[in-house]
Amino acid sequence: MLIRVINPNTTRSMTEKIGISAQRVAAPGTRIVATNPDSGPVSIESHFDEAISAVGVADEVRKGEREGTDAYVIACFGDPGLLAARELTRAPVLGIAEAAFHLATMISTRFSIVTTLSRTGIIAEHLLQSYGFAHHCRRVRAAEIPVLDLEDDGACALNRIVDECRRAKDEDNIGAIVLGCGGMADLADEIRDAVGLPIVEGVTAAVKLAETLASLKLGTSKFGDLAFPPPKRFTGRFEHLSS
Ligand code: 5HY
Repeated sequence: MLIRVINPNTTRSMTEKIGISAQRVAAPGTRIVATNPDSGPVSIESHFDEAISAVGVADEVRKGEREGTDAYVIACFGDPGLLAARELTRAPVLGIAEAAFHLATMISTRFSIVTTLSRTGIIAEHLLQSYGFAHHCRRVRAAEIPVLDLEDDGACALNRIVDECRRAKDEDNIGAIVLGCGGMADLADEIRDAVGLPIVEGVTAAVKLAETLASLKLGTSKFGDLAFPPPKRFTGRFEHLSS
């Protein structure tokens, strides 16, 4: 099985880290290809970053379709371009936020999210609403760390995330915590050991759900709103998307 794990930002070191975490939990016989768009934001920390990164995600899915990909994972906690990506393929496409929410509600009745910046917390809140998980989530918390601090060992991002997780454990009356950034893919075990609460990490959650869907031959439905986009001409810098 071939799973394309797409990091929607363009920071290669974060893509490699996400790829290692994904391959570590993948079943024998599952090959992970971790990619990021050539063009776009080095980190996604705003609605604007999200909007631009969604085009990059679409380009990566189009490349994946030429390589016989069996499933896709969008490894950014805003699930940027998820529905557009599903329109472009019959394969299952998992967003790490959606995947994490599903698993968190299977192991706890209430969870909190710990993300990077409070300004992107609203994006997680919008997803909780649109996916129907808002009543399961107690709080969307932020460690107030820029996303790229996760690439800088000296930035003590881990300590700030652990501190915020401990506050969630003490104050939110929850049974689990969802990590709110693809760049935290390699931190789940350390945080779990430090906080002592189930930690749901989206990249690994999405890889296992992608394997499950693909092995059950459950792909993206082409009936209704996720049917392939109607062929049309695109102009200017998007001319290459014409069909
Ligand atoms: C992410 N940004 O998962 C989001 C996290 C966030 O570049 N990868 C990013 O802060 O919203």
